[in-house]
Amino acid sequence: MLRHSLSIPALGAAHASRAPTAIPATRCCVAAAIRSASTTTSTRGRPPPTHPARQAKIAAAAAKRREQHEQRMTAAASKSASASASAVTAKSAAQAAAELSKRKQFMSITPRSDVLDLIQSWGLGENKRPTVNPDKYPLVAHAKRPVEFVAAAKREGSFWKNEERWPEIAMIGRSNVGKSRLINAVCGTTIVRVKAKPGLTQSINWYKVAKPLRGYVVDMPGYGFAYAKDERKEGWSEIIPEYLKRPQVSRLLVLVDARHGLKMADVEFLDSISRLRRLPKSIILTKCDLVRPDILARRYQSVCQDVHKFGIQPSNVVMVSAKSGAGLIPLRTLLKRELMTTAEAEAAAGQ
Ligand SMILES: Nc1nc2c(ncn2[C@@H]2O[C@H](COP(=O)(O)OP(=O)(O)O)[C@@H](O)[C@H]2O)c(=O)[nH]1
Ligand SMILES: [Mg+2]
Repeated sequence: MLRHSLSIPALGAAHASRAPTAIPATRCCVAAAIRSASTTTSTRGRPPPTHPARQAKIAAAAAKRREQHEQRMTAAASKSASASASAVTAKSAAQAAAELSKRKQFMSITPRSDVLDLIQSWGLGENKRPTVNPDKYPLVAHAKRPVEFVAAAKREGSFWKNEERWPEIAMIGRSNVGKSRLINAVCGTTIVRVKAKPGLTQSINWYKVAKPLRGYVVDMPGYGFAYAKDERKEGWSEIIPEYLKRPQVSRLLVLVDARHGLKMADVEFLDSISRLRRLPKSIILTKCDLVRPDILARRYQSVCQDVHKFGIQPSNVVMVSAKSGAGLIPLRTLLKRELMTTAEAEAAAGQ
């Protein structure tokens, strides 16, 4: 065997140059020797792939290739990450710049002295208290229950009929703007559920006001609720205009957070209802106890300017805090004016 393996290079070369013919039985052992020899020594004098030194070299080369590939991949990934990060940075920088310029613009508004006086006279603004106790001027005096829940509807078919056609004052605004708490405060009740969690009111709720007033205060689902499922949003966007078309709706109070002013959702809503019937509207700036008086004055002025294009006059922009009670008295005056007295209601029924 050893002898054969020594003569293998010559034999191998001779065998390769010959045409493939049947190998006689006597030469089979030689062919086997060639095959076995080719596993230990190559024809060019290199060690065969199974040789430990060669295997180590192959493994080292493969490891180097792998390492190079990983380096290339890491470089490509970090390049694309830095590209997207710089795009995000550019976008947020643009947003921040827009915010800054908006804020600059807002702060450049000079608070008018008459607006500052109004704020001071009602005790509005951060850390202020109402100058007149609102409990002295309730919506309905001596009523055990100033308002009573009568109905809730999630679709047009189940709207409260209100066949007497008593006036309905609808409260609407973005979710969490303070609708429910304001209804409680202005009516002097606690029956409307208030929660910090947005989107609690998912139906239109009618609250009947006690005698001698006649009418309803209506709590509506919040619009622009980011977490609502799409089908729920669609349902609401249908039900709200359907409700506002009703002739019983005598006034719409659009609540806007005094800390933020008009948001996109408010503008879109006001725009969408401007195509409906001519419905008297008021803007109620809520949570005024959370805003510094000078900021509140600027906010009032800028909101008055913003809503002018929707036909809403400054006399219909009201500042209030359901928490401190400041501004509740003028809001109650507005509601009383809107809700008919019993005599007026009876006269209307007799017609
Ligand atoms: N500081 C302050 N918080 C308020 C005022 N009005 C409402 N809130 C709070 O705002 C959150 C949402 O109020 P809610 O009336 O349920 O809002 P809705 O979703 O519009 O009905 C609750 O945590 C309220 O306590 C307010 O005038 N001042
Ligand atoms: Mg609510």
